[in-house]
Amino acid sequence: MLVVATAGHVDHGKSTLVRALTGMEPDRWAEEHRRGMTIDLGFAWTALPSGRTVAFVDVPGHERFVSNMLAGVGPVPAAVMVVAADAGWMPQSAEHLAALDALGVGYGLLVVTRADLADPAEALAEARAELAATPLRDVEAVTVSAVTGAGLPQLRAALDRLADRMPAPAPDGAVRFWIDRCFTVRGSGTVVTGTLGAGRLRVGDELELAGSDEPVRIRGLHRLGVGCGEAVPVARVAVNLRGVARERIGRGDALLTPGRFRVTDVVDVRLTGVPVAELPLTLTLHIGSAAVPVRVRPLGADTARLRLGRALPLLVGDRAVLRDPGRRYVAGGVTVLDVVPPPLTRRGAAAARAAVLATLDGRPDAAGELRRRGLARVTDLVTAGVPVTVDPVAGDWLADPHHWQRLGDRLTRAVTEYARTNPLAPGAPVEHLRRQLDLPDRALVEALVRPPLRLAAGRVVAPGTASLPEPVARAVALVSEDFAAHPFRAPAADRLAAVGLGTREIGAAVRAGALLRLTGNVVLLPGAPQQAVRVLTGLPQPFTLSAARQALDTTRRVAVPLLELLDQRGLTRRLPDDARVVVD
Ligand SMILES: Nc1nc2c(ncn2[C@@H]2O[C@H](COP(=O)(O)OP(=O)(O)OP(=O)(O)O)[C@@H](O)[C@H]2O)c(=O)[nH]1
Ligand SMILES: [Mg+2]
Repeated sequence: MLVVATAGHVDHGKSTLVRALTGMEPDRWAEEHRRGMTIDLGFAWTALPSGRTVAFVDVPGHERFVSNMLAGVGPVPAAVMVVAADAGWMPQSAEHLAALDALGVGYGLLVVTRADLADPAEALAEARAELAATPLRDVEAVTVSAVTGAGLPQLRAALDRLADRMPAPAPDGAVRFWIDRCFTVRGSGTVVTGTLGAGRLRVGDELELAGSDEPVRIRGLHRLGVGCGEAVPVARVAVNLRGVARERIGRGDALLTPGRFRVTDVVDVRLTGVPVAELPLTLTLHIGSAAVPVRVRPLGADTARLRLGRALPLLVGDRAVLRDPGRRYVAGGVTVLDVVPPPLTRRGAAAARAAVLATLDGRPDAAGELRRRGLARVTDLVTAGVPVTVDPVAGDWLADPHHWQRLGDRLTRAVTEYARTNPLAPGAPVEHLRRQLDLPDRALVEALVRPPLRLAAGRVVAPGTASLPEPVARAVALVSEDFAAHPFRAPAADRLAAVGLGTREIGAAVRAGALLRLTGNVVLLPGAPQQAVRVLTGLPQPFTLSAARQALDTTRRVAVPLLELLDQRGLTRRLPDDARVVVD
């Protein structure tokens, strides 16, 4: 099925043309007939000479109803640009063309109507010139009169040729069905209509209503008014839904393949048509059949962050229209670059983000996404519209190869460091390493373990970690418990003797990195110097030996050699008056 939207200035003959081609009435409302103008979207269809069907989404041309027009053209892949021979190019001709340009619509026809009223040559030339700067520049042009019927056979043939040129739809893709109409049918319940652009719908299928957690089920399907069990794209479809009340659903909502989309209310975008700096800060974003208020935060010459008043199921590469509802004009086009952009909290983050956005073009790129994020879940990319072609590193986690390499190096260092400071432990706990490396999932730590590291009982073990003889290890474990409450109180001689730590045992423990010797048999745990520096940093600088001793809750016997060790390691500096400062 070929689905085309009409476009063009008020009274230029769009609805008359659709009526002449289809024999159906696109203006559905009494008020439309009374006022002689289209207010809301109209739908009509007919068979083309080839036998295939063309369905029209007929839009209003009046400037007051541009948002209805945008809901009509948003989900439709092709357009018929209508210009009256006796009027020529007019403001809403321009505004509708700007909207089609912003949406990237490149398929369609130019139709000069009312050719019985004036020579169409001038209007045709004018319209051609306007289309030249847009993706519609090469469309076929046809001149018609809906009153005399002249040109209608040529128009039908041109519609057939347009259908031949349209790109093949993706029946196996994900469904994002933008609803353009919603009503109740007695005995059936809620019915919604829209243009199915990709994916298939089947009676009995479960779908997601964007932004709601409740599933909805397809109770019945109609394709151009005829019941069917399945609809494939591209098609005009009416869907009878189970599980959703009429009041809860309407134009601008979307039915989705479950799990394939995520709604977002912040997106980073590239703008066309107007410099970012000249945009008002609040505008309306039109995408699919939806229209939501957005706040614009400029991030670069042609890039910005949009905050949406309502979350929508957007994908990287989506095209949309920005419009100023107050001044009633299409302000520009939008290409979505990122649907889960990072927060801009740190200083300089906005400038850094602008630099990243300058490199993006809205074409989904899994390698690039991973380069920027380091790690991502498969579903994060798929629901952003980025197809995944690489294998996960663990579970459903994907990693940038360089980032993964660096994480592997950091893991080795963290395991070695843990073994040094915890020589009595059989290895570094996976959870400890997960926190050290700031990873979101323990499975990632486990996947990073490569020989010579190995995984054993929830810990990562490094080779050649010095091990102590069992009795010494036990004795060190006992004094370690003493240190828990008072990390800077070295065990007294009688305590050392009681647990069996003589000079030789202490030597072994020091060599294995299980204890730190200050002098003789004055020992602390290996992490004590770093821990001391953290305490001393909290003192007014410089500080005296006595202040340090008190702060560390210890004796001169420990404080004097400990501070000397800190001096040696360059962690503190001794001043001429014997006071010290922490070196930062
Ligand atoms: N003589 C002549 N009149 C036409 C032709 N096409 C449309 N008209 C007349 O032009 C007027 C406007 O036509 P519509 O079809 O309502 O125009 P429209 O573009 O749908 O207008 P909106 O929906 O309000 O934007 C009507 O009075 C039509 O009868 C034509 O080919 N020849
Ligand atoms: Mg009309």
